[in-house]
Amino acid sequence: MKLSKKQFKQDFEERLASKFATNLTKAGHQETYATLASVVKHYYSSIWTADNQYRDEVGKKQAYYFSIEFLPGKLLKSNLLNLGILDTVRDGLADLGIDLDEVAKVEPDMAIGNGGLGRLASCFMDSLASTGFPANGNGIRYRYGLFKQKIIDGYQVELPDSWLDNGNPWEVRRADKAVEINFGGEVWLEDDGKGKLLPHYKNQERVLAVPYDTPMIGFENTTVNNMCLWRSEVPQDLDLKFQNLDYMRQTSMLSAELYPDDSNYDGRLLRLKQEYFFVSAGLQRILRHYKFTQKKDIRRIGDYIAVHINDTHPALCVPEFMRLLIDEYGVGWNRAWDTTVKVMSYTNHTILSEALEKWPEDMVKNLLPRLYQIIVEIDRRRTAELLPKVGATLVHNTRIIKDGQIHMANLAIIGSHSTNGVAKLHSDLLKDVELHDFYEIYPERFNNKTNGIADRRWIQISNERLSGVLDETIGKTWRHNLNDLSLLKHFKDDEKILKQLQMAKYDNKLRLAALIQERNGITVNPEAIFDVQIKRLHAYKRQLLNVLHILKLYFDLKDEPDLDVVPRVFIFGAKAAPGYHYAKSIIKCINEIANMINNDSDIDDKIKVVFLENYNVSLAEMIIPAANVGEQISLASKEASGTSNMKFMLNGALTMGTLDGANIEIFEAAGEENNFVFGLTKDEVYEYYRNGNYNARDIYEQNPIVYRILNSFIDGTIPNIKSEGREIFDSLTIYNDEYFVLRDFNDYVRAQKDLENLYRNQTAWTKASLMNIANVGRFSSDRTVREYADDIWYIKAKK
Ligand code: CRA
Repeated sequence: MKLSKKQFKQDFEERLASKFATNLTKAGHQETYATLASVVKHYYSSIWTADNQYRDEVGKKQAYYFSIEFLPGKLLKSNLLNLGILDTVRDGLADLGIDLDEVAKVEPDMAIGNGGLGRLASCFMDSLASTGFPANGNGIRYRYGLFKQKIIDGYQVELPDSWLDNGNPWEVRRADKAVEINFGGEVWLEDDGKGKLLPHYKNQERVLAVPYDTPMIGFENTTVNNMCLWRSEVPQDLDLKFQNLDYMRQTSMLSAELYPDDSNYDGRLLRLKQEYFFVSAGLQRILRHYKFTQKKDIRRIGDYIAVHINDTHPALCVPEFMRLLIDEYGVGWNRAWDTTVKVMSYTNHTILSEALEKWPEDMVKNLLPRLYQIIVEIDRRRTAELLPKVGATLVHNTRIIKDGQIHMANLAIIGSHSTNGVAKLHSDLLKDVELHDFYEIYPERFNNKTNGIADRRWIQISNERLSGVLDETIGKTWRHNLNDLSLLKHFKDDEKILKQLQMAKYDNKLRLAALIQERNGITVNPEAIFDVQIKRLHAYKRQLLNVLHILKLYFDLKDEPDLDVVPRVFIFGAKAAPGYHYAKSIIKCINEIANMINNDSDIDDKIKVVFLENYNVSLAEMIIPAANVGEQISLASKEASGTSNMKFMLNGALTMGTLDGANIEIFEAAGEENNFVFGLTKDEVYEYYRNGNYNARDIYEQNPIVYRILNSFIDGTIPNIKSEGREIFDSLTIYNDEYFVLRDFNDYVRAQKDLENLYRNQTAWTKASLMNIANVGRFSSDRTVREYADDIWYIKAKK
């Protein structure tokens, strides 16, 4: 949009006066932020209205991305950037004596997601709008987002994330569009006199779902999509005589809290309620909107909408859409089923078995009696149809209802036309191993969509320093098309440009060093290698392998204080699920090891270990631009894709990684020679599984370095970790090291040595860094969403 600085300043001052009855000299940070947001909202609302109007008139097919998590982070700068007014606003504010970066700090991170899955959903939201696709989000407006992490005495302590306390200026409450959700009670079918069976209900619990819409603004275009988040409320006409306080509490609890775990499925009733809540609300709104705006035959709705099931949490979309079509809109079973399969598509995000949702049949039957009937019928019809075609074994292995449980992935695959994994290796594993039986029956449904990242946030907003160097070197087209970063290859031997890249990195490191000083009171050397591992804490991600390597370096230096090492700062950021004891023990150990090493005068600044508390999107935006190395060291086959690996690459960090998830594609694109590859391959891992011949204890006993390192966890060398140290020691030596940490240790040390050697040659290092940046284009989520749009949703971008 067009905006002059003069106009902006005038708008800002007027709004400050009208909103808060104050002026520039008296306004506080909160007031400044709220005023700015309000002005920005005014700027985009006409574009938003116009785009909605256009959609209703043109009636093009739209996609709806159903996700139980979104992780947008802050929206202010991203909205300014996408509207094309970031510089104007920054300058205008500066004229008024206000620093935009300070104002931006006031906005709380919108953290209604755990990690990769939620962040991916938000990258998609940005990319869908920025590439002009009509595609909207659907989720839950949690009152409390992901917990805030405090480190006290080395331990993780969880505090509530009460992010809505000062209001949320971006959202619009649409009370007129509220819908009702029903739980429990009894249901029976009665003939309507015309030969049709209609459901009748008794004693149902009613909950009101109120939508809050947040605009997803496209980058310098006219598309504004909608992220719709639902809040649960007590229906106003509820007869309180018949309801008790417990019910009232339960109702508002529905959208109260995000489940703080993404790797473990927790079979609690509240979670199932949440899943049905946002699924039913979202589908009801879509159907009503379709009826209202299109006035076409409901049976043609498959030509106008696509619904995406992001992991299995929204898998109830399948039976709920059936229910709505059949019970509410009078469509017959067969037509409803064909439409459902055509409309739905599903992404699998993990093969970890503990994360695969299965709900006890009784639970579903009691909570959602009508949906249960429909699921039983889907399962029955499918079994009858497929038995003669594919045989009993395949049918049994792929049934939705099995062993008294409803298998949500099976429901999603069967009720949709597309199942995709999130990186090549992961999609292959789905086809060849994890979902092989489904692949036999429905080969045409399986496909890969390698994840991507919203590059605007992860470089233009978070790394202005590097963005500036790129603009000067290759022009600005990369800001619209990330593939144009490949122009950088022409400069790989240009010493001047390499120097500029180094200087940009150095400035970002200074900025992070200041933050570390402020938050952790640790002084770090900006010349040192900044070696970063930031992600959720999970055994399969192997933060422990990183820790063992740090201990090796530490003991090497204790033995030989004059050893010639390149100074390193090891930086961690990680939240552990509150109930995940082992992960919390690792956090405690990292912090105690940090204390031990950082305060050892023999070590000086050769090694520093920093654990930054409360890792979130905003912190990632500070850390990644400053990283020299990104640690992507999961056991091969376990990390479905990973996306921080792409953010590091974009910011010129080199990857230290295993052949897992999207790392493989990163190495392919940037060259293995420009990164550090180590560890077992997926085939080697599966070979161990087949033979059952991994013996971690042998490695402990036979490798003196490993022996010494592991003993330090239990012999008092690392202080204050009595039970935590023992827990980790036992997991490796007695419980046979589930994620092959010890097996990969030697090769990891080798790769780390290679890394150190390359860093000694700053020119060679920076060249490798440049090659990573130059080849990152394909990891833009603009590319990913185009593939979803073309191959799965069949939607077209606005020209
Ligand atoms: N935990 C995977 O583990 C992947 C993201 C997004 C995850 C990551 O490797 O990058 O999804 N899986 O595709 C998941 O949430 C329920 O499964 C993740 O974030």
